[in-house]
Amino acid sequence: MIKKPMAILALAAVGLLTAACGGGDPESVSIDLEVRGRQLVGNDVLSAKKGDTVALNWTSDESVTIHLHGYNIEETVTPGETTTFAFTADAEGHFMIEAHGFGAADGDHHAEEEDGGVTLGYFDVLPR
Ligand SMILES: [Cu+2]
Repeated sequence: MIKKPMAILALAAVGLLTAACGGGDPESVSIDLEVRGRQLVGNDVLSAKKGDTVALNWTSDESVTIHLHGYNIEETVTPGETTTFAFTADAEGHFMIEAHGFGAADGDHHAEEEDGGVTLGYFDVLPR
């Protein structure tokens, strides 16, 4: 039997944040996300582990409403400002991140879009 508490303490001591080790205490995950040209720049599959405290920090070159499905967080991102989705990843799964109403002045986008929005990527919440 490996002494898990010791391993966890050792990891905490050096401040390691690694996805390779199973278990452990919830962590704070902060991810900067940029929407440019109606797409998500960089990696479009984001992840955290169940129980993590998550901050998704959004910027965009165009006014857009970002919708994290499953967690049902929906906020309008305005150029020049950072909009943060802050939440606890308490539900496991594969959740779509969708953009609605590109260029719209307000967040009343679902009414205008009959064919839904643009899928920017996915947010995975993995078992701890
Ligand atoms: Cu949506």
